Amino acid sequence: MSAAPTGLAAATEIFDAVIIGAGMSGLYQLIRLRELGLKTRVFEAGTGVGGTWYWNRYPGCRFDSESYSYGYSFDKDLLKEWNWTEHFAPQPETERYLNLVADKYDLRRDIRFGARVKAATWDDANGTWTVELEDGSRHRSRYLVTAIGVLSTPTMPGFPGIDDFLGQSFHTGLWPKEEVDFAGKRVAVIGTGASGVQTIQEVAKTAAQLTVFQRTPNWCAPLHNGKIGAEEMEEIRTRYDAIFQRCQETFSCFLHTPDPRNTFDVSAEEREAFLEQLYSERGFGIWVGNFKDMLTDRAANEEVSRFVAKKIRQRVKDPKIAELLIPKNHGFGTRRVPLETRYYEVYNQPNVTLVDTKATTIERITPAGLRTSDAEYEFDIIIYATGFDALRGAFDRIEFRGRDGVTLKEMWKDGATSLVGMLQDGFPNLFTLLGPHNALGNIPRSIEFNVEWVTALLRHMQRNGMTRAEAGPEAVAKWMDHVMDVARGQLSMEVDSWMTGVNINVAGKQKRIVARYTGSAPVYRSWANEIAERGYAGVLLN
Ligand code: N01
Repeated sequence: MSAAPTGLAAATEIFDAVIIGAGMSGLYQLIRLRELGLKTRVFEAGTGVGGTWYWNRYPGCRFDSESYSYGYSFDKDLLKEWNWTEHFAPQPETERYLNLVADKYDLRRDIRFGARVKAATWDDANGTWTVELEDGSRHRSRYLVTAIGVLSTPTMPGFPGIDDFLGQSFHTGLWPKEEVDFAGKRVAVIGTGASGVQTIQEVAKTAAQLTVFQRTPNWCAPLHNGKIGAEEMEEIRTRYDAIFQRCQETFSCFLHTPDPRNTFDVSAEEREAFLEQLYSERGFGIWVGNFKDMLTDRAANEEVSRFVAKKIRQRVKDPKIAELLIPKNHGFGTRRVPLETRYYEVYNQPNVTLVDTKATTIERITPAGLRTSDAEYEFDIIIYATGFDALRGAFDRIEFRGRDGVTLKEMWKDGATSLVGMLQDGFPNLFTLLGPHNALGNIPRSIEFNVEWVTALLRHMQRNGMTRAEAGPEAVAKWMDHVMDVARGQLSMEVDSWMTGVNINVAGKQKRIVARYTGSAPVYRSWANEIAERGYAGVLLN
């Protein structure tokens, strides 16, 4: 590595590389950059490691990937050492796991906590980034890696009066470390996405009164979680190689992958039996292991939607409530399917009320609770499960200024562009882990791939005496054509959700765009690998 530039009085510290974020991506990237001998600093806004698993500590929070498919795969000793206690581990366990990784690799000595990055400006003359923190300090580095997450910028609804509320209020994505007691309390939950569903099923256990404010129902399906005993964990350990191999082969790196049959290839009886089987299995089978045309063929999608609607009607006693919980404006799986544990049964409890905010809109938050178009409610606690400014949101709140003085936000105002999600045209030496149009799915698998790819590129540069990498415009255009191509014909593209870039709470994000990569992870990886194999074809290196 060449020496850091000199004469930069404004920068308080000089590094070879800066990583923004100490979540799963940032931690792994730090391990790999140390191996390259790069003097690296991680800036992390929180006071601990974990990213998503640090901020999202709301009741019932857990992931929907099987635990043993979710952990890091790169460290065989860690796989031997660590025991998952549930098929779908709860947030405290995942946070503990990531802290163990930070301890094991002594990562904290290179992480500055409580350090939120405000701006990053490329200095073309020096070939470095100046990174400015909210505390006003400035730091220089040759390389800048964003590990800022996909769903990490919580958004609040624009209701008037939010600050007037005299009780306690929380956003699920900014949950406090202190325990919140719901016993005997009147609680409101606003929002019924994956976070809302997990929160609702947990809060309903102890709250005196839980009122759920639902604008759009989502299709939910059973998680079928279970404990993992010592013996089962030993058995899982023997299968790790096969588990991670499987994740490399499936569509979205989950253990499940689409069934090779089309919905109407089989008889009605076979179809029903298959859907019953998926509905009774652990995890995402019903969503990502369903018939292969379920998310592209309207009639196929209607068939699965009909099946899941039947299940909801069976599980919810009051037919009117059941109808409110069945989505009418989008088909099954065209938005993220929250996995649940007795979520629908919650609405059979006498302490739970469902309010349809399309019929009776929330007008304002009041000091005592909230007012809808037809009623006044009093609450002790209001929980905002109102989601995130997804994908671009985490980038938008940092002012990245590139080679020509243009900001990333300006460049992306009509939708993000990239080269395989990791490199940007006009932003040299900016490496965006899980950046736009990356294969998402089972996130840690994508994280490991991204980190390895960026590390290999930096190693290539070191070996060849290069210090600058940037996406070439032609390669970006070719990749973006592919991104647009694979999105065509996907039913999910016809629906408002964070996956199509829509968030009514954020100015300028009301229009649907191709916000994520909708092709398969293997195809995504083949594009990225081909670039590397062809000596980083399409990447401007010098
Ligand atoms: O956010 P969401 P989330 N007035 O955007 C409602 C991942 N995740 O935090 O649908 C009234 O899905 C909004 O209503 P509508 C996962 O990828 C994973 O729940 O816009 N309501 C919606 O109901 C997930 O997809 C896990 O009409 C308002 C809700 O708030 C992603 O994170 C767990 C409103 C937001 O739902 C995001 O999930 C949790 C308003 N002004 C999350 N504004 C696991 O792995 C918003 N809403 C298990």
